[in-house]
Amino acid sequence: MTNMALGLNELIAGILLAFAVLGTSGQTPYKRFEYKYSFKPPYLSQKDGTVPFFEHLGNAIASEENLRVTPSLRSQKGSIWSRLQTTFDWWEVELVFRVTGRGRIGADGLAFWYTEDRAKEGPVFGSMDQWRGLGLFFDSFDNDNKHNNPYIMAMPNDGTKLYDHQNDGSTQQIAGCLRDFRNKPFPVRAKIQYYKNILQVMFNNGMSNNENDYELCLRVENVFLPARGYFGVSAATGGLADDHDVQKFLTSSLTAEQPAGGVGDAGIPSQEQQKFDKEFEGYQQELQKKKDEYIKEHPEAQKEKDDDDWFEEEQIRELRQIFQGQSDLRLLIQTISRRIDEMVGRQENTNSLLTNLQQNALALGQGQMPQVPPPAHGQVPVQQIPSPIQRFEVDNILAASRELVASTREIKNLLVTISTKQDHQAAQPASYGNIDISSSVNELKEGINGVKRDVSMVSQRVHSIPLSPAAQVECPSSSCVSTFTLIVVAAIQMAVFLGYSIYKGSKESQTKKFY
Ligand SMILES: [Ca+2]
Ligand SMILES: [Ca+2]
Repeated sequence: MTNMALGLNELIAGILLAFAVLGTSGQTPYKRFEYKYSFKPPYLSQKDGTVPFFEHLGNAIASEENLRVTPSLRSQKGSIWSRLQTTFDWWEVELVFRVTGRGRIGADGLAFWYTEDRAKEGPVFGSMDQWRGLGLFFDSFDNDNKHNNPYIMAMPNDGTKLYDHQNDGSTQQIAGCLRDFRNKPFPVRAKIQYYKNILQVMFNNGMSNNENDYELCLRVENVFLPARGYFGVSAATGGLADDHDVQKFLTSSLTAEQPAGGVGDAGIPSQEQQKFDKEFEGYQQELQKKKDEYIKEHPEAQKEKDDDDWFEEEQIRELRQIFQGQSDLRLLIQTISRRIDEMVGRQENTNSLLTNLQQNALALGQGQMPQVPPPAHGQVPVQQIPSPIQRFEVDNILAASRELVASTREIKNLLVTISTKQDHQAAQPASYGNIDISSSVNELKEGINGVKRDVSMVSQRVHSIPLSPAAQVECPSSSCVSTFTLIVVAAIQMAVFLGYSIYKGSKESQTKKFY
């Protein structure tokens, strides 16, 4: 702690420090959040559109969720500046922002400022030229056509230099890095640290939602910036235009000494952190209270607020979508598992049925006594209960019906062939003369009718088998045998008729030849 101009908060911190036992100062500085140099959502802006402790100008628009430094319209300039000059020597600013545009190329870019002057519009990314302090540029547009943009570069200025826009300031930078910061799935982050005359910029490229996913962009020693200054962010668009949105601007002061109350996780003294967190919370509550009062006084504003609720924050929407997707998956898996259970149940049923049938068949094969224990010696055997249907019977029935279907199909095919032949013959009446086709067709008809009758009889019997066990007991095998017989008979009949008709046809044609 050096020649620090102590504010009230710093005074309290100083008193706290006075009671503290000073430890050895480590390599990493101690951080303290400076809420008077910071803004972040929710309630980034107040109802009147102002951002507490900040002033925005030009085309910048403040909302509760972010600060749109420029909208994606042509030739826009906007900026936001801290109202208070810094009261600390070393600092770190975490800048969370998005640069989004529909084009593959955007313009012009966004700048972070730490300068002695403040809030002056100009040609350097929307802010004044010949600044005194630091400009850190996120330059989207490749003015010098060296295919090296988007580019991040640092350029301190003592108020004498004019920014070389045409060459993207390539000769004026003290350091830089080639990083794409446009159109990223998550906001990009830059951690700009100025500590003991070392300027370091860490960058998070917004490809993951991991807030700690930083990599080094630049580090320069012996950088001498004004001892006191203002923080600012500006942006500009040109012929091409991007939305330049700042979501968070978080400033911490850095000190070498270990403050009182131990050290928190991130090297922040926990007691101080708590105090300032409380202060910040109180401030936020105050803001919310004022908001509520405003709504009470202006009931029509409530409607507006409700309308706002229709538009959810992007991260919340992402989370909701992920949650929905997972719920859908869960439901699907539940359905599949239910189906599998059903299938397993059915399989088990089928298995038990088959086992029963198999046992019955085995018992039948062994002693014709299914499901009946052998009678004890000297006892009158219990009357056998014939099982309603046996496996071989089922097989027979199935085979018989299959054969029936096959024979019917054969018959149909034959009929089709015959009818086409008939048509063919009818088309050539001169060559065949008075062939007695009609009689053979009639004979065929009769034969088919006979088969039909037989088939219906068989089907009647097949139906009667499982329904009346008594009938089955009388003649368990006759139906099966008769089915076979019938089919054989039908087949023979068909063959005979066919052979006859073909023989007759050929004979007729042969006799024709002799005429
Ligand atoms: Ca440029
Ligand atoms: Ca360039």
